[in-house]
Amino acid sequence: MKRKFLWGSAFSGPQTEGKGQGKSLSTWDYWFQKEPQKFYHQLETSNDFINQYKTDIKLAKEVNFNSLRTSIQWTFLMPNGKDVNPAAVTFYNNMIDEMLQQGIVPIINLFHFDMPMWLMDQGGWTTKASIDAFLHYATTCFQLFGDRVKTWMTFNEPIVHVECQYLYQYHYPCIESIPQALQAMWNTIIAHKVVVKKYHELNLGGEIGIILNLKLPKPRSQSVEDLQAANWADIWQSRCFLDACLKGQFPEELISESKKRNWTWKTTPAEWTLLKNYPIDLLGLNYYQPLRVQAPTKLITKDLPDQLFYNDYQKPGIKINKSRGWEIYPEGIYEALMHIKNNYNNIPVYIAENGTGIEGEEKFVNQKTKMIEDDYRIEFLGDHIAAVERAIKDGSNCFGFHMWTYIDNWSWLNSYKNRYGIVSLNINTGQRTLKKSYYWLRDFIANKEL
Ligand code: BGP
Repeated sequence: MKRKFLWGSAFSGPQTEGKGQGKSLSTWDYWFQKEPQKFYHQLETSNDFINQYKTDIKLAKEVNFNSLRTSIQWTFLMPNGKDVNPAAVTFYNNMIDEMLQQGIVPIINLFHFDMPMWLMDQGGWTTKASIDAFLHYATTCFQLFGDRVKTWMTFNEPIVHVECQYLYQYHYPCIESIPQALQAMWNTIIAHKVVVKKYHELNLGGEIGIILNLKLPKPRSQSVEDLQAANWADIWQSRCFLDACLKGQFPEELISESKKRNWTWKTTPAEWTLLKNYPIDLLGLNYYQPLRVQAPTKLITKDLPDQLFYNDYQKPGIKINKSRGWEIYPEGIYEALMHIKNNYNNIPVYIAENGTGIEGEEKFVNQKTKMIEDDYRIEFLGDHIAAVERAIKDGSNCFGFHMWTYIDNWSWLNSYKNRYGIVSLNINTGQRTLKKSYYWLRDFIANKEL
């Protein structure tokens, strides 16, 4: 199938919408109410996309985007998990229709870290109830919007909710437990599978995939220990979800290591059959930085390694975005795309997120024009797009580039600290102002054939 190259941006419901009428609490809303001091300057989502969607979609159109990806908020569409909220149906219908009217292809993702609190109370992704609940929610979305939305994604970066909820304390409920992380991962994979199966059965004439973050591990050295660490990082960070979604497999090494360490999680024979089947139609890849690793420097305890069989490693002399602490390494996007080409049957793939979040952008305002002159973002995007172009020339089936994200938005615990946009958001007035990178990208897309 010949695809039109997608230019666009990703964003998500919880990071942009604001408070929809009738919405119930997600883990993020609940956590913010309970411990607001955890969030940078105690700032809540204030993009107000629910009311500003027409303006924001127009801004996308005018920068020459032809597609946008956002997520439906489960807690807005189905506040109690059973019944549909008419206010949310109206909003999402309006948003989708507006995109289509303005010539923007909508890509809709179903879960972007926003677990409903009613389901979290039952155990979130660690309970089997989450699989049925997610299937019910997804089926409702397909029935309501599937006549117009032809590209669906089940999850955004599922390894993130697994790790951040059950290992590293970045997402509520901040539990530290390898077995629970493994259970959440397994249930997420099965939830993904039943939804892919359902979507294909409904025969709505579209396609369905998943968005995975791909950080290919780079060992500190070629020592056996560092190479082993890189292998474990690869298993945990990439293969668990990539192999499940594309090859119908779950890494054997993780299964046998878990047996040795008595890390158990519940599976059923029917789930193993699901795992082996229902591959995705397309893949979204998020890329921000590579993963430099070294052999664990701390002892791995019985049930909680400091990191799972590897530690992060910061190579001296690398280029870093100091606001976020993330390495800048454009070649990694080329490597990620070639990895998919060479090891995953060159499935159609698009870059679903790439960008750079910078703190204190007011420093870069030109006092005469009042414009933020974000040359660092122009350089960042330019270098990464060039690497994508090279991957395409070398045979990658990459069919799009979505930046994260075109309008500054709310960033989880970092709230509005780091700004990613080519459009600046004034969080007090809601005013949107174009940055220098907006004009650059508009002209760049206009003159680019991919
Ligand atoms: C990705 C998430 C996005 C976004 C982005 C930037 O992992 O899918 O939701 O948040 O990272 O990260 P942050 O907002 O933490 O700076």
